[in-house]
Amino acid sequence: MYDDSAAKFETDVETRFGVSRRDFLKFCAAMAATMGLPKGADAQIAAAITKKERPSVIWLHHQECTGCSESLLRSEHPTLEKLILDIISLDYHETLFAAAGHQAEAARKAAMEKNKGKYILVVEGAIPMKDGGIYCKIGGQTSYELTKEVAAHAAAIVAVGSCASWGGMPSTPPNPTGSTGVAEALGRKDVVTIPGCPPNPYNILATIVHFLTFGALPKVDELGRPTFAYGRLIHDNCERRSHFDAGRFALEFGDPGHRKGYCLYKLGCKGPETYANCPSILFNDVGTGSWPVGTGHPCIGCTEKHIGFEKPIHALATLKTNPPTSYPRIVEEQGAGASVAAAAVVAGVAGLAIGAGMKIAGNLGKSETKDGE
Ligand code: FSX
Ligand code: SF4
Ligand code: F3S
Repeated sequence: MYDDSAAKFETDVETRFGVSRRDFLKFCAAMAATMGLPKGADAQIAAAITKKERPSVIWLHHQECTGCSESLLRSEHPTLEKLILDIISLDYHETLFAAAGHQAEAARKAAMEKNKGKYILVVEGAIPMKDGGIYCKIGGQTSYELTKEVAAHAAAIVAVGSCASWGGMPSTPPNPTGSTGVAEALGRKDVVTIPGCPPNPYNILATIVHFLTFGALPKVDELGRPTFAYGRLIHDNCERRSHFDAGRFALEFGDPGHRKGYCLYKLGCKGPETYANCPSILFNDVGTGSWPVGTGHPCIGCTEKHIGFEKPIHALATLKTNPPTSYPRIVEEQGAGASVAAAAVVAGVAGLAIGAGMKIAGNLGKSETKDGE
């Protein structure tokens, strides 16, 4: 698998990354799994990370809350934070940099010159375009001017977070500063977008690791989103899905249905019209349920333009799909699995999509009492 002996590999990993060989390989396997790569990809990732030169990353900040960087760096798992800073060479990052003013600008220019055509440009935050872009300036340049300058010689451009992807929160109507995402501001179609407010750190990291390992960015959809992360509806992968199909809904925060972990659709959950892998990879390495719906809050559709920050939280989501033919198990009291009864309801309509659609339509019309009876 590696040219070096296992012992040397172990020492190298421990010295360079400060983590055990076992943790390092677990990390590589997690990256491969996040991207849905075939068997053996974890070894390719491990080899790339240990052998290849760390890619230079220039990380720009515009209109945003820095939640994207925070989520990446404040991960509960210390090895993740450590590895993030050790597999890339973070040559410019406005909020993490110790340098300030002219020193910081000089470091950016030096990194750009040294790695011309090879660095990765990561953009966090929306770019204001109104009134000549004056609403966000860094080092005397507007966000637009700075991004255009750095993008001109980047090997890849990654828009991190909903703000950089399509405008996010700053672009919420009436959008007073004319905020938009990187691709639209620069008029480029080759920008990879990782929306989410904040995006899942594993999706950011997996995208960069993909570039490092295979020399190319991952496959994306028509919005520039990696398909490994944004290829499926949240609703089709949600642990409360069998409750939805069985017509069991929370109707108010804190009501018996909510406490039992019932479906949050009637509280405005946008999972049925939002594409993201939140229910599969969760957040912050703290285990089961660590994602919005898992904690009892409806998904607000933060990855989707015109849904997150625009569609009212109480508005019902548009249903895009009929149910699949099998579901995750439910532990009813915790909202983390399917009861036998729910599975039986589902089994009764499985394989007959039109029947399933009718069943759901019927269930949505149910008027439950607040105590969930
Ligand atoms: Fe904040 Fe990033 Fe939201 Fe935006 O995240 S978490 S406002 S997507 O650009 O800092
Ligand atoms: Fe899960 Fe929301 Fe779909 Fe209900 S509506 S199953 S809570 S994603
Ligand atoms: Fe955002 Fe919904 Fe995931 S609110 S974090 S897309 S569950």
